[in-house]
Amino acid sequence: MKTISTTRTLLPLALASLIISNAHAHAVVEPQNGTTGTYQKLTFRITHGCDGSATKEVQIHIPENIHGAKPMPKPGWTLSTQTIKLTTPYKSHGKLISEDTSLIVWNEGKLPNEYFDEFSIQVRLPDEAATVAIPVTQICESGRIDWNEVATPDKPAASLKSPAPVIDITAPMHMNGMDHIH
Ligand SMILES: [Cu+2]
Repeated sequence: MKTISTTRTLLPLALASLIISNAHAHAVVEPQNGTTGTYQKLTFRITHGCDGSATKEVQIHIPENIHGAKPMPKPGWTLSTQTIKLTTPYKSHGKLISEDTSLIVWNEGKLPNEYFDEFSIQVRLPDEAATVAIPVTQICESGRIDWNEVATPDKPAASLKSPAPVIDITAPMHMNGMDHIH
């Protein structure tokens, strides 16, 4: 009879890992943490197609508090960007920036469902700590997925069908006088 309890214990664990593993096999961003006010390379990984259909276009929607986004060109894909007028211009290297990149698109490519691939950008992270969702649109030969869902108290991350990649931006740790150990 002992085994039943073991099974009972194992079942939730197996279920939990299934949810977590499913959550990770989506459009994800690396790294998932960053430091305020720093330049960061963000890599978006496309891990499968749309219900098995090959991916032919990837769009990254840049939130307004992510500045100076620049894409990495990718052989076999056509690259384009769009800019918008900022509601809050900012200063960069002494210059006032009033327009910034809002959309980055790689298209006319082909990523079969059996493979995964990565799409990279460089950005300047905001000066304030924040958890930032960076929506991704994946367009396939048939169908599309808008990775744009954001967790709320009612809709926890694990329950989201197409979560937006999220990066957690925190202030740098200060060593408070503990900066050297004898
Ligand atoms: Cu997925």
